[in-house]
Amino acid sequence: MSFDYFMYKGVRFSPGSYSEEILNFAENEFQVLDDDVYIVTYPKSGTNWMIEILSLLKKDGDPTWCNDVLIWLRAPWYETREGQSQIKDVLPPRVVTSHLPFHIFAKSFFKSKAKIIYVLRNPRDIIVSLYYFSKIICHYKNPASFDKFFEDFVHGNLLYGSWFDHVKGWMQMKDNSNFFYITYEELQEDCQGSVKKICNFLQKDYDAKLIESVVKHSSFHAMKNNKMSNYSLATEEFIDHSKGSFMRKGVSGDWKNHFTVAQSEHFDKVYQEKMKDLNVKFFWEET
Ligand code: PPS
Repeated sequence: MSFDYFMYKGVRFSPGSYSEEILNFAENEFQVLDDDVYIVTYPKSGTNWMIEILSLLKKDGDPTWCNDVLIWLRAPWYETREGQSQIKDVLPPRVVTSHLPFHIFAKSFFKSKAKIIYVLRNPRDIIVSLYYFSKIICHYKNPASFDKFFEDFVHGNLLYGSWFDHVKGWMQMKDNSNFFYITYEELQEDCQGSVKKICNFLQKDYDAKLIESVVKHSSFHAMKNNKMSNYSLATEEFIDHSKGSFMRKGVSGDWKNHFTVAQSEHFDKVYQEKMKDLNVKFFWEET
């Protein structure tokens, strides 16, 4: 299938799930509800992991809903063609997902009491994860090579725009009480502690049994074996299952197996330059 990406407010989108009209609706007309919780991410940051965690919390740790209902129906991407139709069937309190950068996000959010959980991941691992994902998802262009893909990421020429802009845009919200951010790496390092932090942010009571159940049923192993969460039921129109799996490796640091020494040094320089004014040290910088 041959197609071109299009630009909306300086950001690239694929015509597979988006159009100018759909994005305009998402930005200007979509009605955020006060009890909505939004999972916002740059792609491949741990979006679906967070959907599973919030789904389990919503059902007090009972995995039945996760085992019975497709993950993208539990927390639709409100800015996509499919998501805008799926979300009509979701009863409040809703969990809603988005990859949108800050400047295109639903205007009505900023007048609401809704909450955002922003999940981040080491951008080096995002490059690797997104590279493989781009080969299996039909709405993305097939990468010409890892080197070219790396350069496109560094220059912000991929879908949803520059990772650096996405993070800097959303981190403007970091001191707001309705905004919480967490990294993929923290979830891996201490999932129990991370789920407790999420409960505190959502003002949800918890006990050891609830936390244990959420951690167990949202693990990489559990999600990989759950056909409602592992994308094996996504249609061939969306994913070419012969080329790979959505639940690929689920590890941190795989970039070390892919970057050359020159790429690693180049990325460090770009990262330092682009992130120097943010004044936030993320978990992957501390280890
Ligand atoms: S997407 O397409 O943007 O919504 O993808 P997203 O869900 O953000 O990220 C997919 C990557 O997250 C990994 N993953 C997990 N890792 C650890 N634990 C759990 N439970 C989990 N669920 C998904 C998934 O394997 C992708 O990472 P890679 O590195 O490609 O394996």
